[in-house]
This record gives sequence, C-alpha cells and structure tokens, in this order.
Amino acid sequence: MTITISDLHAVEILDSRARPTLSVSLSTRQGPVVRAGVPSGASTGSREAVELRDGDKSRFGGQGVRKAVANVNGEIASALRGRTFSELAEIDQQLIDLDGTETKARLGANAVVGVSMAAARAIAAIDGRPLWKTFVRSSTAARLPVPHFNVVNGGVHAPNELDFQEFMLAPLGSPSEAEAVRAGAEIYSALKRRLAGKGLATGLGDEGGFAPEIASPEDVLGILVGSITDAGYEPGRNGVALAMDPASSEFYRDGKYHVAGEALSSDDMIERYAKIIERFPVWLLEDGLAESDWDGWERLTARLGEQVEVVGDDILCTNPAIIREAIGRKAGNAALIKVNQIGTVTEALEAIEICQQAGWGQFVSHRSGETEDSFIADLAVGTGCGHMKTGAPARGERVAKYNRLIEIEDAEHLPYGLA
Ligand code: 2PG
Ligand code: MG
Repeated sequence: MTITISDLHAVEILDSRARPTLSVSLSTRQGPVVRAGVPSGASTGSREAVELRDGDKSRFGGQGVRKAVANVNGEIASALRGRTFSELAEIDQQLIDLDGTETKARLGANAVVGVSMAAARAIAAIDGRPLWKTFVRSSTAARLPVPHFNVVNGGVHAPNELDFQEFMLAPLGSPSEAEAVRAGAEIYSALKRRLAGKGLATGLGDEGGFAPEIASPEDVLGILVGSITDAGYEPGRNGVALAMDPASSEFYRDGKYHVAGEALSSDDMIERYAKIIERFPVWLLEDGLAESDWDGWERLTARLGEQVEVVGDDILCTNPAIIREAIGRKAGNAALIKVNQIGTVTEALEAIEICQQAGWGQFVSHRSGETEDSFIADLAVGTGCGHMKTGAPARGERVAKYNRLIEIEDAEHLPYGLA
C-alpha cells in the first residue's frame, strides 16, 4: 500500500457542546477522499496534548479553532501535499516533527489528530478494508468491545450536586454487541422511569446520561442496580455490571478529596471504594484518585487491583512514556485510551500495545465533546481492547459509535467482550 496525499482541508464545525472543533478532509491520489471529526474533553489531564484555541473573545467566547484550521490548510497541507507514504506511522511522525513540541501545542493537537485520524481512514479506504481491520496486529485478535454506557453524569459534565463524573452500565454477560446495546438502551429507559418516579430530574449531562440532583455516589449506584433489575437483567458480571469514573482530579484540592461535603484523604477514598465494591457490582474504577496522587494510586492498586480494573485517565493521558512509568510503579492496571489526548493515532496504538504486553487493560474512550465521527468504534474492535466507553445510548454523537459497532458485528462475526 502507498498513500499519496493530494490535498488536506479543514473547516471549523461544532462539537456536541456547541463549541467549535475541526472537520478535516483528506484527498488521495489513489482516489479515496475521507473526513474526520475532532473530539474535545472537559475534564482534561494536565499532561494532555494541547488543543489550539483562538482566544478571540469576540467569537465563541475565545474557543474558536480558526488558527488550528489555518494550520491544517496551510503549514500541514504544504508539508504533506504530493508526498507518498507507506504507512500511517510515517505520516504521524511527519506531523510530530513538523509540530516540534512535546505537547503538539504549536500546530495544535486538535489540528494534528484530525489529520492523523483522516490519514488512518484514507489508508483503510485505499486498501479497500473497513477501518478496524487496519488496527489488527498479529498478536491480538479483533473483538467487539463491551460498551460502557455512561447513564448518570456529574462532576464537570453536569450542573448537579454529584461530584463523581460518570456512572456506567457494563453488559459483560451479553451474548453479542447488538444485545449489549439493547441492554444499555432498555436499562437507560428503565432508569429514566425510576428517576421520574422518585421526583428526580431527567435532564441530561454532556454525555447523554441523566443529571439528577443526587449527592451520594452510593445512592446513584443503588438506583442503577434497581434499574438493571427493572429492565429484566441480572446485576453483576454474568449480566450487567457497573463502572465508575469519578474523575477525582476535579475534586482534589489541598491534598483532600471533596465528596458530598466531606474532605477525604487518599486512604479514606480507597476504603470508600472498597466498601462500594463490596456492596455494588462495580467491576471497573477509572480515575479513582487524582492525577498527582501517584502514591495513592499505588496503594489503590495494591488494595483493589485484584477485584476491579483500575483505569488511569488523567494520570496517564494515553502517553506511552507515562504508561510505562505507571506499569513499573504498579499504579493502576489499565489505561484509558483517547486518541486526542496524545495527538496521533500511531501513539495511541503504541499506548495500547504497551498495555497489552504488560497485561494491562486498554479502555478506548470518546471525549465529552464529540462529533458524529465513529472512529473509536473501529479502533476498539481492531485492537481487540475488549471494552469501550462512549456515553449514554442516547444523543447522536454517542449513538453513532454504538451503531457502528452493531454494523461491524453484522458484517463480520467477531467474538464479543473481554478476552
Ligand atoms: C473522561 C472523559 C470522557 P472528558 O474523563 O473519561 O468520558 O471526559 O472528555 O471531559 O475528559
Ligand atoms: Mg476519565
């Protein structure tokens, strides 16, 4: 395979939060013309690749991305136009070299990742293969991931009093992707009825989950278990389990975790999680502790790592070097994988591979600000990572990814779930 880039063109579009982002179109001399939409986070890690925003307060409150767009249409297009490459890694290396910073801040990680995603898609199109097949390596088989539906939103994703950011349904026991999505949708509806029945608001947060005024995480988990049962499913690993992303960096201040009016130490938090895991069928805990609390992460993993998947998001930032350090320190046993957090598809694939070699989990993720691009569904399938989160089974930008998984399953029979 060779790919010759004949043109690149970006335009400023909207993400799901009414904030500007980029749509990047890439044309090739081989024929295919493809497009990619760039996601954007709200609860970001401090070591993430850096988005370029205009800062011009007269447009979108300073959030415009015209500079990033101009970088794609100008400098990046000039560097890549007419060039022939034999693989994605070569294109991504060009982008990294061209930017020249650690964090992709000069050209903008939002500009760079859009080009990288489009290039991956173009290569698949030239090969005449579905995108997911280009991510399959000989060492890992493709699998359909367990979808993790974020059905209750708090933290910086919703204006309610709930400090924990995400409460997810994980249909680990479903027989197929389509049945897993059905379970997510049916339980989502049951949850809406249960919340309404309690007189709680059923308005939505940024990822399409409900944003009720509930302060206690344990109360939310209780309602979720009830909703799973209401919808006729079995709570637990043989049926539908639960997962949480407290995104605790957001409520960590002065060495304490501020949850529902209490100020807790790292060890208090760990014991709180231990009790939660005893009471509720939680199988995965992401960002249980803050990104700066490395010693806490080591203790959390030692205490609970046998019982649950301990996923690092803000602390790891999909960064291969940081993931290697965390593996060495036994700080966590899985990494969240967000392509825009590191800035190129190749580096995200490297992060996944490092985890696979270390026996760590890899949890592919959307961002809270999304477009209708379903790229991550293919990434999750092809890498065989086994599980993926992309919000509630509602709202077009979330559903686009779940629907893509169903379409992949329909086209080719692949095993479902964690290996
Ligand atoms: C997270 C993500 C995605 P954001 O914390 O895991 O759910 O949120 O995109 O705002 O970082
Ligand atoms: Mg997170």
